[in-house]
Amino acid sequence: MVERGGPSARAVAAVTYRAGRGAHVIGITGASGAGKSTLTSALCRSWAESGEPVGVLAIDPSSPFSGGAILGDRVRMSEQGLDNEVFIRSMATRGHLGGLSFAAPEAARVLDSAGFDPVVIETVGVGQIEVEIAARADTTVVVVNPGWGDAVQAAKAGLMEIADIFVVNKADREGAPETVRDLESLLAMSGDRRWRPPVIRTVATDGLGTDELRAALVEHRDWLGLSGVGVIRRRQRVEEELRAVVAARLAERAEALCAGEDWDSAVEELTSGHGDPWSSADDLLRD
Ligand SMILES: Nc1nc2c(ncn2[C@@H]2O[C@H](COP(=O)(O)OP(=O)(O)OP(=O)(O)O)[C@@H](O)[C@H]2O)c(=O)[nH]1
Ligand SMILES: [Mg+2]
Repeated sequence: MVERGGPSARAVAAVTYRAGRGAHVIGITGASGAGKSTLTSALCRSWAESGEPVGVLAIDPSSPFSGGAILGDRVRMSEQGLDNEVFIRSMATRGHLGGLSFAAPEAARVLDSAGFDPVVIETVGVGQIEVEIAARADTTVVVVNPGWGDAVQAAKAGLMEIADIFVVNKADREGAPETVRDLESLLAMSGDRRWRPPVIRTVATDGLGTDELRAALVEHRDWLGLSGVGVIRRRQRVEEELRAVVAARLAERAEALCAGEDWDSAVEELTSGHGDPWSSADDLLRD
């Protein structure tokens, strides 16, 4: 219903906005192939094993059916009897009537309302919308791989600014310590941040570093609470969402005004050389 948009999505929002329990929403983003899904799977298994029910939204740029790594892992997790603790949904970027920027936060709230905590949103950190969605989480994790190029790419995509935690995944490959060092010196230069993002090494395929990442996630969540930044971020998120809804409603209204009898006669009048578009627009908006 949320993906379809329109009145049904509106009905869902009316429920979830009240029923939300304030789950820790974690955005995981980074270049394609960085290992986000593998890392998410490793985290999910770890959370599930310690009895924390986790909801995952995998935002897939192409198709809702190619969640490859993570869907394979879901099968394995269900074999281990962990499927009650993990809910995974992949959402396609294309084909959202209301737009993904509506659907993703709303879907996250559905998971929150259903009792999942944490809620993970995985997006490819390339498009602006994808980066925005990840940045709207409570805690944003940026995944890079060994190699200086990757850190530079991340910086170019605007991921440095949004990262609360950096993960250097594929740390089994050459160059991991250098990438950690490079990131740390980049971070040291952007000095006045109240929260200095930790840089964590992982080998997602083996689950290595998962515990450290979980600890960093908890630490950031606690910091959000203690510093008051969490409240500020949630307020900003509410503002962005409200702004988007107001803009969408006005666009709908504009669409409706630009059709029908009044519209036709305004066009008629202007075509025959009377009046001006500004006055006609005022008239249309007045009714
Ligand atoms: N060597 C090594 N390979 C890894 C590691 N983590 C993931 N991979 C592999 O990297 C490839 C991509 O992993 P995914 O988890 O699908 O990457 P992703 O970031 O989700 O990719 P997209 O969803 O396409 O953006 C897979 O073949 C993984 O098995 C790691 O720590 N070390
Ligand atoms: Mg993936």
